[in-house]
Amino acid sequence: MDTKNAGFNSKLIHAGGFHDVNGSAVTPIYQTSTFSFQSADHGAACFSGESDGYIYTRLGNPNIAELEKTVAELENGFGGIATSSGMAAVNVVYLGLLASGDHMISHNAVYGPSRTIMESLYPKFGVESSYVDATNIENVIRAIRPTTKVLYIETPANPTIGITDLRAMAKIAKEHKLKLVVDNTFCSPYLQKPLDLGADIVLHSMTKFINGHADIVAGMVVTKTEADYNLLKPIMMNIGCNMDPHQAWLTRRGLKTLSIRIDRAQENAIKVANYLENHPKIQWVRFPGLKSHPQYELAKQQMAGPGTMISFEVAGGLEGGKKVMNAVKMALLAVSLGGIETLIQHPASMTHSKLNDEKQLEGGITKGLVRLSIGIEDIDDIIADLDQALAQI
Ligand code: LCS
Repeated sequence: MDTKNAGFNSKLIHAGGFHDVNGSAVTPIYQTSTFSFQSADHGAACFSGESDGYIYTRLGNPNIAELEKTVAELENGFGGIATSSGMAAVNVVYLGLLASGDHMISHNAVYGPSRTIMESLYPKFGVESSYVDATNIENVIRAIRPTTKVLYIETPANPTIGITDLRAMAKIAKEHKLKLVVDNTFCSPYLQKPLDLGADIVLHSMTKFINGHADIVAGMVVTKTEADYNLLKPIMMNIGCNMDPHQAWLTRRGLKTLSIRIDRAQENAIKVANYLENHPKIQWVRFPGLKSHPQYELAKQQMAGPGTMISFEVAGGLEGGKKVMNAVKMALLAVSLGGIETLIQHPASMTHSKLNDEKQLEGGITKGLVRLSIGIEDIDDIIADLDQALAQI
């Protein structure tokens, strides 16, 4: 079925549609490194692009193509480029859009390694960067240089849940001829569609919501234009950060239930955020669905729901937070997010530990900040677990 004009949920089930000669309801796994040609001429035509037959799995594979088409359709983009991890997707974008002498502006709270790789490896190739609080538009405008080429935004940001105004970023990008790249990992296309808001490129750690079952690591880049797709796709192919067919098959399977997983986890997250906000031992809670979130109105305008990620700080700062993390019984003390299980972690010593204290604080990552990724378990059990853990402080 052509799903171009279908609704989001129908796309989740049927987009990228692939039907084998046996009428298999689910795409078989093409666990092969290479594909044989019908003739020497056919092989040459596949290489020249006259035929769209498959050649070699690093360059393309039916399972990977199905997933790429699906995520691109969900994001309303031209095409998808699947990668072996979310960090591979980040690097494909950096490598494709930035050259020696270029400058990139980004938000000061992004996933730790997205910043540390830009500041530790890319200067070697003459690429410069500035990290500012992009939730304040003026900071972004002030950071623009004649050499700025890319505006790289993550919203909601990991782990501070700060929200950046994507329409405003798109306007700035257009005025200054910058490419606007948005890491949409925290929302998935179910809750936010950056390309519709004016971004040029969207990327994902599909390890999170898109796969949703904490059993693979993968990434995806989706471009709005054919030109950007043609720029970035060969970088993935030639670096060799392709997905594996089985990984792609698992991700396509997990993606089918994206909306019902997020609906359930989000319903739980709203209740957990309210519970935490009213708890006497909690100092502050950051969740886009709470009126206390500084960008509560903006979140409502650009997101279809508040999501499932909550940050908070307990009384006693770091020591209090550690007590809670050590005391939970059902939530897993683990990094990653966007899966069906509730996870709790400590960004300052875990996901963002490679940023020094100064950079952590400048990005709002306090020592006592604890991050929750809410799962789809029974809400009473999630709250009872947090309740007994908080009782230990
Ligand atoms: N972008 C964001 C917003 C992320 O949260 C992550 C991973 C990545 C990119 C990189 O994706 P990966 O290579 O891991 O698939 N975030 C993690 C986190 O918060 N905890 O563990 C991993």
